[in-house]
Amino acid sequence: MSKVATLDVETLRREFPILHQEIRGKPLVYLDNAATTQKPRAVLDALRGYYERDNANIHRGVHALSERATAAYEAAREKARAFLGARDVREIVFVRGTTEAVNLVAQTFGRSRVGPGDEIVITHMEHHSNIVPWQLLCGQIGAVLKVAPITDEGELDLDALAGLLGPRTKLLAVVHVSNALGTVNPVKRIVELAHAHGVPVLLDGAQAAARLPVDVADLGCDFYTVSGHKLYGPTGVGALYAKLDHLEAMPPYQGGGEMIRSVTFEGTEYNEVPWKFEAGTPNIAGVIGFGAALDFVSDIGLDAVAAHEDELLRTGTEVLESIPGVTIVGRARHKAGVLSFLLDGAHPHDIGTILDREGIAIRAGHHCAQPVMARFGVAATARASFGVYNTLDEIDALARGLAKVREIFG
Ligand code: 7TS
Repeated sequence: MSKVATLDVETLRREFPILHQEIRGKPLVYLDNAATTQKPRAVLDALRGYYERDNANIHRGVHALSERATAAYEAAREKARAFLGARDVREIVFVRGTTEAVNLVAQTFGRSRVGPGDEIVITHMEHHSNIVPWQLLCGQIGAVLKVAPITDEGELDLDALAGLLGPRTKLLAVVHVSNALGTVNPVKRIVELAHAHGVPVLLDGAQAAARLPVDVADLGCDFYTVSGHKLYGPTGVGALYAKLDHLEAMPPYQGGGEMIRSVTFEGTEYNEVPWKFEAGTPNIAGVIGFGAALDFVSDIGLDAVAAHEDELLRTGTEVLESIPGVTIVGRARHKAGVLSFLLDGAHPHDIGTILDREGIAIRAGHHCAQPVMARFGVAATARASFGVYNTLDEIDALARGLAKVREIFG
């Protein structure tokens, strides 16, 4: 087992029960972290502990369990605030994940700010969840979706992006780290550029938040989205960061319990932010588990995580480049944690299936980024993506697995 950078990977791996199993008689090599990460014991214990000791509905409870559940739920909000560098805890809204966060912004901020003929700008490297909500909004309002191009290396064309920002632009939505290409976008510069045109910015941080230190106050972005399950936390939970003045001005997303202050048939007064955006009983256990995951990652330190994944990415890139017939898709100068590739003569799904027989989990497909695939003239890629527990030995295992794929496909 290798120790990379400042991370003691061997010790870390012990925290992840799922990793210690064999798949078809081979040790599991889990390289599908961009899809979802595995969960450390601290997260599993938090979920179990909540249900075993504290389970109750939150807010307005007068009994001990409800008070404990509420305290744990709201403590997780403070953890998310600190993790993202937000100034005010009210700027954190709990959601199901990045998909719901983007839909929330589109249907509240978007619905109230965008008019017929106005423009939303996205980029060619977005995940479908940062495309389709804007298409829906544009369809509802008669607004126009503009797409900033990317280069053959998989970098954003910033001049072209700047050229799209005009008086009719009402929002720019950009991915921080591309799940299909691994590109790290220069988001601080992009925010400055957009703000110079008076355009608010949403950053899709689904991949970035687990791989790089994020400080929303420093970035200056208006919205930032996070998925808990990509951050070593549970599925079905995530956070939307939004500047307080936006949240105060935005109409509610969903109606129901919890998001109101008072209800009569004549009219309803809404709750304060962020609860105004958290209708219904939320994913209480998930939020608490998410908080435990944020503690886990913070204790390791994002700088150490980033250095570790950089080493894996650098080594993985070298190894793949040394295999005849491999083409890496996405050659940006600044990448993080994601390695998309093609192998001559082998369909990505066949690569994935043969690697699975070797106990190696990668992903094959369009990665919910079909426009990216179209840009590179392919239907799919094979993708290895890294997490804190991956080792250089596992990259060797990937190389051996790909040698088998080459034997089979000649
Ligand atoms: N944005 C990016 C950049 C993503 O990578 C994903 C999920 C999402 C948004 C959506 O996040 P969710 O948590 O709401 O689903 N990406 C992937 C992937 O690459 N493979 O499976 C899911």
